[in-house]
Amino acid sequence: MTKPEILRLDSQQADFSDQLDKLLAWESVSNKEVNRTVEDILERVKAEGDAAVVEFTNRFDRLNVSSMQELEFTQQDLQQALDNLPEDQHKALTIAAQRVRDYHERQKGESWQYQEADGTLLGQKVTPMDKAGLYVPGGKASYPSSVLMNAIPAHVAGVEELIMVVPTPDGEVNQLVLAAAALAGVSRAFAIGGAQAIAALAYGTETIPKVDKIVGPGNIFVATAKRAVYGTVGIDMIAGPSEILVICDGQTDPDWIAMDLFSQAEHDEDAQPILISTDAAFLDQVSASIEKLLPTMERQAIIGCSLADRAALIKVADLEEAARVNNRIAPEHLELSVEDPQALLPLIKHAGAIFMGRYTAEALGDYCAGPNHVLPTSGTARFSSPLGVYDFQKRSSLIMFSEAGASEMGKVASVLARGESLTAHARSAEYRIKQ
Ligand code: HSO
Ligand code: ZN
Repeated sequence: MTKPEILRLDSQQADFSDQLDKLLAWESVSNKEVNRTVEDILERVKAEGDAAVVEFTNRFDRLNVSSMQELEFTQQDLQQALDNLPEDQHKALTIAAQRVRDYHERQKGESWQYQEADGTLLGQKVTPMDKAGLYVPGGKASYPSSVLMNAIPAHVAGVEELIMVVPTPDGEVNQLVLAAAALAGVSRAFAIGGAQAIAALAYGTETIPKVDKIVGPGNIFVATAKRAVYGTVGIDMIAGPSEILVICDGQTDPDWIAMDLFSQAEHDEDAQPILISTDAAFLDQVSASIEKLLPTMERQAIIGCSLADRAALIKVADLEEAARVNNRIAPEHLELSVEDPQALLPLIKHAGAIFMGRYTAEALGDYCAGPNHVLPTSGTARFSSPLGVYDFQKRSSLIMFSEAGASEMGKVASVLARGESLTAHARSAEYRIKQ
């Protein structure tokens, strides 16, 4: 293959800011045809339940089943998949699951209450959702690591029923996905996918429970369906292509940096790998490493596209400027491949996950560091956070007035209510004022 031309930018260029905007521009496609197909599937599943799900599954996944029961994996299926894994995979998956669980245990929100001087009690009660749905894509994008990352936070939050759906085109079952489901505490699993699976989880069918929130990545049909059912159920996010931003002081092995960029580029032709350095010669060295290593990669076609279309090598004056550029990009993954990452950290405001120091390959975070690998993309790290236990918990406010407190606050509420001309509000509060 021909070597990809990678965009070079320099923060000293007069049009640097415009160039950066152009680099970051990303339109998630929305397609009228897809919208119509999805609407039709949603309506039919809502009206006909299992029968429609079975029909769509037979059609789209080329199966020939006659009932929903045939599409359910038993707990025994999941456990068997785990037991039958080769030893190294069993061990690695178990270690990863344990580390992800330990990390997420620390995210559990706790209920709290406090008392005021007159005995009035205020607080917040944290409760898990009852049921969550986890969508797992089929085929190449089917990642057992993502099963762990989506299911474990729900389990730690205390979600009682965790329903997993995963399509099995042509009947092909991914055993690692089932094994991960067993480890992560999935309650029920079904061999269904696409918009019909999202509809089944959102509306419920005779066999599939209606859930409170649907999480997990999927193709354009799944994303469109998730958007459409939002409101009937909660959803996590609509994720864009993966991104990695590396800030390097020029002292890390350029091969390591090239491979870190490849690691996210290999996900998707649209993935965005960016390197920022204070050292122009280092950018040349990484370019040379890319040229040398790319032909050795199994996914060189995908990586090549991502590098040619969406990558950039950016020269900046100093690390402070690198941090400022990072904050404009708000990347999904940020590697601080520098001597003193702790010193740079206070300047970093926006990033889904921050990987600190030369040894911290982003890939470790994808599998087994412990933090979640479901992260905000396309600049949404400016306002959102990694998937976590908090996504499966909600909060209720607690209010308990003492007699004295009700009397005091009754006067305040009365004045405000009358200001809004809401006299039932006012009188409800006034009844409780002590004469
Ligand atoms: N880097 C992906 C997650 C993943 N990587 C799964 C490997 N497997 C999320 O951005
Ligand atoms: Zn990855």
